[in-house]
Parts: sequence; structure tokens; C-alpha cells
Amino acid sequence: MALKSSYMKEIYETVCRRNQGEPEFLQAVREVLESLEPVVEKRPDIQKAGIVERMVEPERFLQFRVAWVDDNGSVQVNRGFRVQFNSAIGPYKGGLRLHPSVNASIIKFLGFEQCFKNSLTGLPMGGGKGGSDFDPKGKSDGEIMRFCQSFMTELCRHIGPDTDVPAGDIGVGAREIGYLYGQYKKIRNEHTGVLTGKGLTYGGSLVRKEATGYGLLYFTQEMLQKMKQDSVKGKKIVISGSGNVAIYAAEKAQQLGGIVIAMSDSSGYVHDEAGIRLDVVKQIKEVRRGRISEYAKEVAGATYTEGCKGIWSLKCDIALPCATQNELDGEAAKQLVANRVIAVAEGANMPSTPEAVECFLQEGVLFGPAKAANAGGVATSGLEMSQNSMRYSWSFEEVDQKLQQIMAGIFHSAYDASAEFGAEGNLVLGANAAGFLKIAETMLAYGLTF
Ligand code: NDP
Ligand code: 2IT
Repeated sequence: MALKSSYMKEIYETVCRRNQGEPEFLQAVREVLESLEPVVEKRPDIQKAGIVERMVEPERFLQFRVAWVDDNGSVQVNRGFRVQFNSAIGPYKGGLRLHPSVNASIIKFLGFEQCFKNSLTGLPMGGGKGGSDFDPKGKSDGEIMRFCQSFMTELCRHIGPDTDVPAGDIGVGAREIGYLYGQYKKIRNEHTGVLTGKGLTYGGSLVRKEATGYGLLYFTQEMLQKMKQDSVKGKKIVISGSGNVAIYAAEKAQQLGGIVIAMSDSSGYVHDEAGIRLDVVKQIKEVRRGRISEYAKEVAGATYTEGCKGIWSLKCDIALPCATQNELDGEAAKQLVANRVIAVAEGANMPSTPEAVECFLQEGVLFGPAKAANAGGVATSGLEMSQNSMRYSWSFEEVDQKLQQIMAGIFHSAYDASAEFGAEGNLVLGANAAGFLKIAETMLAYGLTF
């Protein structure tokens, strides 16, 4: 797809000039600008108020030093980030990523996408994201704790339950949230909903752990039902990754009668036509923090292949990329199409390259973009914030039911917007347009405050 209007071209050129050397951020912005062309055409008031120009520039971008001591007594220095992208509709909200690849480009692409995703949930949350280039792999519990404490010592000045509410992402799960929350509470002397994904004994919500994966399947089921009168039942499913999102996507897929035949990590993938045994995956990944290759040693009939990209050459009906950005490229998309894939839904953020997205849309593959399909995690974070404000907890069933309703609602908002703006069934355009409009209306209401 190309940008057609001179208005959007100019905005994109300015973004390119200001954010040189930040390919992921530019990729995310470009896709949104392409989607918004038909929207802005109908809305001269949005153009006049410079809403798009304001939305591509973060409200605030923080970068800080994180010094900590490793188990050998050596001082280590990492770089910490938090982008507070847009707070029009609620406090900044979005996860923290700990991975050696983290840089300004990755944090800004994630923060930018988070604004639209959070808007789509219907809950009052703005967009933010953060993290560090700290590599948690191979670190001891003590090292993780000292890093998290140092990271929060700076971050705590910038966040708060009504200001900015971080959560988990790659490399940040229950253990890290515990250390981060403990340090926040110690410094600020307050027990508040400043982080989500907390443990159940100190303000966490039931279903938050499962929410992104479960939500991805609720979305996929709704998309299959409404667009193809079909369902997940009996479908062969390939899921990349074997972290939080992948594991609970697999769990819900199996509950809905799907057959998950492959999972991966950054080293390679396992293939098990009999259906992946999740108890084994959980033991390897959640308990031992091991590698997915161990699965093939423990389960007869399963095979392990080095390299993670090959997973997309397996024949399947549904593909769920749940690892990381740009993990599914144009070639992989063509292979999936040649193998007659019916639906692709993104559990990870921006896992499909622009060429892959184009291929799926052109070939009539049902395509659930990340901003819509993986919003169940942050939606349940929003529900955790509500429960914290009430100082009350809902049951598993109550939260799960709200999650199902939210995911169905997101599908319909995206679908309806795709029809309204002349591209019925293009959920990329629909999700971007629907997410954008709620924020745009709010910014219009405020006048030029920022
Ligand atoms: P985890 O850290 O739990 O798991 C990440 C998984 O992805 C691991 O299997 C990891 O393999 C793999 N992975 C990470 N980086 C790479 C890479 N560069 N190349 C190949 N594989 C990689 O993270 P989550 O499951 O929480 O996150 C997965 C994706 O889902 C991310 O894109 C995240 O932004 C997105 N997401 C997460 C949400 C959440 O609530 N947690 C909500 C919405 C989206 P290895 O162990 O080898 O690194
Ligand atoms: O990408 C995401 O939506 C997340 N990592 C979850 C963010 C959150 O605040 O729960």
C-alpha cells in the first residue's frame, strides 16, 4: 500500500526526518497513516486541529540509566525507557519489555500502537510503553531483583495509578512485577494499582495471566464465525513463541477444540502432529525457564528444528504469531497461503511485516491485526485497575466473561469501521480507524492543550 494524499505524505516525511534510524517506529506509523487516509478525507475538522500530527509525536519520552550489581559483584549499566505516548482518554497504560534488542524505536512503535489498542478496548486507558535492553536470560533471581529495583527507583518518579500504569511484556512476568511493585511500594509508601499483572495476594486480577492468549482466541473465534460461519473446532493451529501469550493462546485453542501442532522460541520450533502437550510446555517454560527443544526429548513423536522462521512452512488452518515483531515476513505469508491457511491473528505486537499483511489481505485470508487481536491482555489490565480502585476482586468467571464481551466488541468495532470507510473486512484499516476516532474526538473536545 502507498500513501496517496499529500497531507499524509507530508506528515510521514516529517516523522521520518524526526525519527531517523528507527525502522520499527516508522513501520508502525506508516501503516496507521495509510489506514487513516479515508477517515481524514471525511473529517476536515480533524485535519484542521492537527490531530494526526499530534498523535505521531509522543507526549513524553524518558530515557534513564539503570545501574545494578551482578552476582560477581561487578557493576552493570543498562538503558531504561518509558514513552508516555498519549493520555487523551486515560492514564498512560502499557507494558515493560526486557530484551537486549530494546531501543527507542521499539519502545516508540509499541507505545504508538498501544494508544489505538487501548482505545479499542472501550476502557479509559491512554497509551505508553517501556523497558530496557537488560537481558534476563541466564540471570539469577537475585540479579533480576536488583535490576528491577534499580529500574523502579527511577521509574517511580514518573508513574502512578492515575498517571501511568505499566505492566508486563516480553521478559516481564509475575516475578518481575512482584519486584517492581515491592520497590514502588517501599519508596512511595503507598499500596495502589500502579502496576497490573500483580500477584493475586497483592491486588492482581484473576485471568490477567491468561488474558492475552485467551482474548486472541475469543477474537479469532468471533472473526471465523462472523466472516466465514466457521469456528476453531477441529482446526490445525501453529503458534509461534512459547511465552505467556503463546501458552495461553494454546490452552484456549485446545479448549475450543483446535489442534495445536507447533510452538517455538527464538532458537527453533517443535512439531507434534498429535497435538502439543501443554503440561509439558508449561513445565519447561514456566517452571524450569528452559528451552522449547527440551519438548522433543520428552515427548515421543515430536521433532525439533533449529531456527524459528521454519515454523510457518508447516501446513495449518490457523496461524497465530505470538513471539515478536516482524517474525512473519512476505515469504512466510506466501507459504502459509500456499498451504491454504484460513485465518491469521496476531498475538504478538506487529509480528507480520507489511509485505505479509498485504499478502494476507490480497489473498482473502482472515487477518486479525495485533491492536485488535491481542488487546485482551491490556483490557484485563484495565479490569485489574477497576478492581484496585474498588478494593474488590471479581471471580474468574466474571473477569473471563467481561474479556469475552470486550473481544467480541473489538471485532465488531473494527469490522464496522472497515465497512464505514469503504474496505469491508479489512480489519487493519478498521482497527486503526476505530481506535483513532475515539482519541481524535477526545482531543478535539479538549482544544489545543498539548
Ligand atoms: P514472553 O517473554 O513470555 O515470551 C516471549 C516469547 O517470544 C518467547 O518464546 C521468546 O523466545 C520469543 N521471542 C522473543 N523475542 C524473540 C525474538 N527476537 N525472536 C524470536 N522469538 C522471540 O513474552 P510474551 O508472551 O508476554 O510476549 C510475546 C508477544 O506478545 C510480544 O510481541 C508482546 O509485545 C506481545 N504481547 C504481550 C502481552 C502480554 O500481556 N504479555 C499483551 C499483548 C501483546 P526466547 O525465550 O527464546 O526469547
Ligand atoms: O502489548 C500489550 O498490550 C501488553 N504488553 C500488555 C499491556 C498492559 O498494560 O497490560
